[in-house]
Amino acid sequence: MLGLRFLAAILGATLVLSAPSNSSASIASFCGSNPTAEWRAEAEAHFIANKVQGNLTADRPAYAVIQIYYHVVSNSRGQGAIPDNVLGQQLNVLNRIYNNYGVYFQVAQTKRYTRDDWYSNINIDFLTQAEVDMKSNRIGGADALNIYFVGSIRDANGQTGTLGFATFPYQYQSAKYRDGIVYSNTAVPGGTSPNTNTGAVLAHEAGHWLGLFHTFEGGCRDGNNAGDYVADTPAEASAARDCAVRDSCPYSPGNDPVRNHMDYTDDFCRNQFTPGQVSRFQDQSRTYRGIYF
Ligand SMILES: [Ca+2]
Ligand SMILES: [Zn+2]
Repeated sequence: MLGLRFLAAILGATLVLSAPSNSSASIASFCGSNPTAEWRAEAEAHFIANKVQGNLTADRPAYAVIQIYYHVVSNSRGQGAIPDNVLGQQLNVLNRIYNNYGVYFQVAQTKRYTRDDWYSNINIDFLTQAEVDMKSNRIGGADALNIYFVGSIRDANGQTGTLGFATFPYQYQSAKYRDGIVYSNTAVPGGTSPNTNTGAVLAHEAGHWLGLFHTFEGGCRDGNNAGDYVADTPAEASAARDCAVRDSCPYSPGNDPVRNHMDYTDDFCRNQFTPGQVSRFQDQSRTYRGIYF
């Protein structure tokens, strides 16, 4: 009981009302998983100190099978009822990208809801009551990927246009209830988001859920390894938005990783994880999610 009361106190202290809606045109901001440098450093220190080492013997399978739980939120006007065939296409997109890296996704269950507040009041900058209520439907343990499809994801200014956000493996222990991906239905295959409507943004969000940071985190500071804690992703001053070759950190080796899934470029640009990223998401998944491969 003490534990529950403690959790309730924490929830009560962090809950704030979401910002008012803003009907003016907004620019898509791609992703809401932007932890501060301090948070990333804290998470990395914990990871280094607690890393579960891989075991190259028979108990380590060559690939991981991850169960997905789809939560599809509609509003009372009937928007957001993503058809089953589109959900199937979305799964295929994920697998087409991740099978190359030893990750196989299966959909274990699809749940559907009609809730106006969940549909339009999820916020990347603070936890809303809508998010808490929606995620009370979460299914499974640390190794289960819960994906919540909503209509619009807001920021602190009330702007919509963020395509998705994910929790990181390190957060699971302290905030199980929040674990998973919130994804805009504008970014599913055939959605309305320009140049980001093939479903590939979900592979980016799954990258976060598996433990990857953006390739541009940390900017040019400290060479290639500082921001995303991956040594073979070239440093990048800021998020790239298109596939044009650029070298925003000329004093660090390599051009910007504009083809990397963890950048912000258009869907057709992004087609790779580096070996260092694959190694990192294996280590992160093993350490925090009990997923061995
Ligand atoms: Ca790097
Ligand atoms: Zn992201």
